[in-house]
Amino acid sequence: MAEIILHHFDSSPFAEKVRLALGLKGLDWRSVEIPMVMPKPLLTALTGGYRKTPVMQIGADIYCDTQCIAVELERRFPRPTLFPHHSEALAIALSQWSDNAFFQPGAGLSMGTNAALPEDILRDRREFFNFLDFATLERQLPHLYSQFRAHLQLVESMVSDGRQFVLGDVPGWLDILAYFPIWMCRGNIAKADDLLRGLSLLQAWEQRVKGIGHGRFRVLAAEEALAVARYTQPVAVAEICEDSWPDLSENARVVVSPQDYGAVPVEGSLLRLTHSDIAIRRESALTGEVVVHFPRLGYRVETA
Ligand SMILES: N[C@@H](CCC(=O)N[C@@H](CS)C(=O)NCC(=O)O)C(=O)O
Repeated sequence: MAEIILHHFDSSPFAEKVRLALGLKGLDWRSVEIPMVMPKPLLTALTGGYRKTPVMQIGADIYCDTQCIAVELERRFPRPTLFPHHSEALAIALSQWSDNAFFQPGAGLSMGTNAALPEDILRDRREFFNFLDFATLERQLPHLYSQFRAHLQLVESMVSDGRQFVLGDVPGWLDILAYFPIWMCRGNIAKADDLLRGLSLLQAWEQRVKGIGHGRFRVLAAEEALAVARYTQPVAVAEICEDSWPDLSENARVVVSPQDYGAVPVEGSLLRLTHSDIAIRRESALTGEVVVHFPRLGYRVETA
């Protein structure tokens, strides 16, 4: 099998989710560092325009969004599982909590209180994070602190009966979901120590999740990742489920875009449309033929 290539940057909280998943599974992977702001020409050549971080590449298959990446890692490398106690559906449902309700006040606090953020990143994220009102951000800070602190309390409660991990003795994707906004908080939010003070069970659990590590990785140049795509064939298999909306056939020209922020449309020829995933074929001189994968939940598919 082709190597796992993660396109990411160190300070990305969503990329930290995938680095921990790779660690939990004890995998070897290659690391391509991508720019923190647009333009990202060597990344968008692979994705067809999708700009968010992270993106996983295996050969000529390109996986966008941490939900899609987690499910694909589990499919290809089932043991140890990311979803103990049959928790895959529960974890995907709860990613709506962590990726939105928990992450968003944390992102607001990061933007509003991290004085070290360079101006080009602030400028980019003002456009990108459409769930934040930057004009009133200063005034919203007390509310954002209150919301983030209330989510931290939920995490403290999840482990308050003395369990090691959210579902019991073994870690999984649910732990990673609950952990990554806290990882972002530690790195970015002024008053992180105040927010976390007194949450002793959360802090002990946080150390256990951190201890999962990132697996073993070696750096790869972005140009080499493009060459891997060019010289490999995609492995994705066609599947259009009968009761899908919109009603489309294989090879239909479509555009796929996230329904939330960073909604850059990606155009291609439909290969997969199920209730859990979307995949489109694309071709370019830089990449050869690639298949770009997205989760179904949270993504819009329209005729091009
Ligand atoms: N739903 C996406 C969200 C990813 C996301 O918002 N990532 C942030 C970074 S942590 C991002 O893309 N920031 C802008 C950028 O990297 O250009 C996922 O789960 O992967």
